[in-house]
Amino acid sequence: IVGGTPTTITAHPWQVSMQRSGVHFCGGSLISSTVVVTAAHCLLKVTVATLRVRAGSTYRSLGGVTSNAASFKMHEDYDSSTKINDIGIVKLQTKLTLGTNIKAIALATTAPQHGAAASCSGWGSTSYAGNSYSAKLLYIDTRIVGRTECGSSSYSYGSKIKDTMICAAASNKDACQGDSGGPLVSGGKLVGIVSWGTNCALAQYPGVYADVAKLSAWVTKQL
Ligand code: 4AZ
Repeated sequence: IVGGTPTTITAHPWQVSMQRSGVHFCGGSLISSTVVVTAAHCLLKVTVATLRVRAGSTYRSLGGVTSNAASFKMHEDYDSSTKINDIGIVKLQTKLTLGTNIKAIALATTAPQHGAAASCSGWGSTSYAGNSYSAKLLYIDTRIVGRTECGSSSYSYGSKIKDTMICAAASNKDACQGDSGGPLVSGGKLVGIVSWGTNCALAQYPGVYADVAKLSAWVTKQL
């Protein structure tokens, strides 16, 4: 997260760190005690035996609880060149005990309005040039940029913004590398999944997210 504010897991209790051989590589969101929603592109190079999540911790690499993956699935129509349908799920081997620091979030089923307030959280890079992740959970307040606006001449993505994408922008604040798969929340619902962007926190290039409202039916079908 670039331009973020330190926060605690209590304020973002659905947030998890996805870890491969004990090392954070992406974010995710709990949608039940046993299911995490993340980005398809996060699952491209993982094996189930090395995949686990850390839940209930403000810190990337300590505390909370860890839970091993039982299985994972990427959206069948994820396309790594266009990044359409960038969503996947991870099922956990054992149920997490939900409580103050571990909670599920509901999936949005209707798209958020252009200009709506939203927040994004994660342990990713604090600058695009930087190559280290944040030890502590960070978040930003941002605003939804609707798909039409995001692909318009107001910004510089043009036709790269596809039907299953939504954007969010705030001055000098953005998701960045290592935040992928993590949550964009608006109105108490999961409206986006950190997917891609050109660099981080550039005014011409909003953060691009998988549009959960467009993909929620796929998720529900996998449960
Ligand atoms: C990445 O490389 C990445 N600014 C994620 C999000 C954004 C850019 C890059 C959005 O995982």
